[in-house]
Amino acid sequence: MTASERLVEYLHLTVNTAVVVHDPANMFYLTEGYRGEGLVYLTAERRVIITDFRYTEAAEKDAPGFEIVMTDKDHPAGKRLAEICQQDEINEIRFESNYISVDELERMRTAVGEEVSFVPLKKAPQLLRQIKTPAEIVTMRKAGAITSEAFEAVLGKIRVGMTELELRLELESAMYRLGAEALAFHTIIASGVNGSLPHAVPGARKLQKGDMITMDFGAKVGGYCSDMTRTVALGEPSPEMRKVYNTVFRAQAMCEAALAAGKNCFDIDKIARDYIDSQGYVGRFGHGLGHCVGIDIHEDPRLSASCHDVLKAGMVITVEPGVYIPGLGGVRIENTCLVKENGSEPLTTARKELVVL
Ligand SMILES: [Mn+2]
Repeated sequence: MTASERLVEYLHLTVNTAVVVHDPANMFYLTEGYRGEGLVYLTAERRVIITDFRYTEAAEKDAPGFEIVMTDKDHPAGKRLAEICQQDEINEIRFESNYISVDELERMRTAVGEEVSFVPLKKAPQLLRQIKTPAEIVTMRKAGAITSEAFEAVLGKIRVGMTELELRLELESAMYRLGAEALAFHTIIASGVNGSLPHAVPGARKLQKGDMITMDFGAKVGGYCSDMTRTVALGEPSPEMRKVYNTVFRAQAMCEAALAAGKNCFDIDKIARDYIDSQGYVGRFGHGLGHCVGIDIHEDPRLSASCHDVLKAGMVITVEPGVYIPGLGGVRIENTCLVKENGSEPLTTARKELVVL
């Protein structure tokens, strides 16, 4: 069954109802390959990509099951959508209320006319995207492997005096060399005292002996993201930072071991939080434990104190506890993991034991 068929079935679409999707991640998912702009129109009977000249050839290649309708100066997307809705006698459009702007909604309403009602899709495509298909898992395994290999490749290049920006360049070029088509997100490099900033932006700081260096990065392959964090030491770290490392290492390992279908997101997050607190770091792990990953780097559900969703087999989720101490530094260790019926499997496989360079 294709992704668009899954959505039609999930929504129980009746004949006069159409789904209209603008979010590029949802368009990519539902077409199983289209990466351009425009919109996707779906009914139980018909699947269409409405786009402009720049993307029509790519759309034909990447989404063979779809009809491609081209816009031009006299026939903008709204007009094309109105024509198709009229042909199909559509009286209801399900739209992405979480994605398109108020202006875009108004434009669509004006184009298709008052007789068509607009009903929010309520993130139905995102809900389907939570469970990865075997083909998606194959792709995400590749993204994880490239990310893990890039870590090993960069270890030999880290040295005193190198800047965070230089290290970022090494890491990112390693990912591209190994086959990444893009980066899954902006690489984070946080060295020494900068390590207390969970989302540090790499800068001109030079690496020093005794630094802990946190690298949070990921390759994108076949449209799917990977997300991994490792913290390494440049020279022997202080006993204090070693204790921080061991605490985060244990928290990460405990949560990864607890991950399985049927478990509650809240409970997994609590394992890390309770353990980190018990080691004397109350308030030093201020973010959620993890998030699902897929076409987007951050997807639902989340491993956090405010998420009570139940994990299902086929979800791909990060486990990334951290401890951050202003003025001293920080440690985060993260794997992207596949949730299975009776456990989990890391898709990022680089070693997690402290590497002292
Ligand atoms: Mn992450």
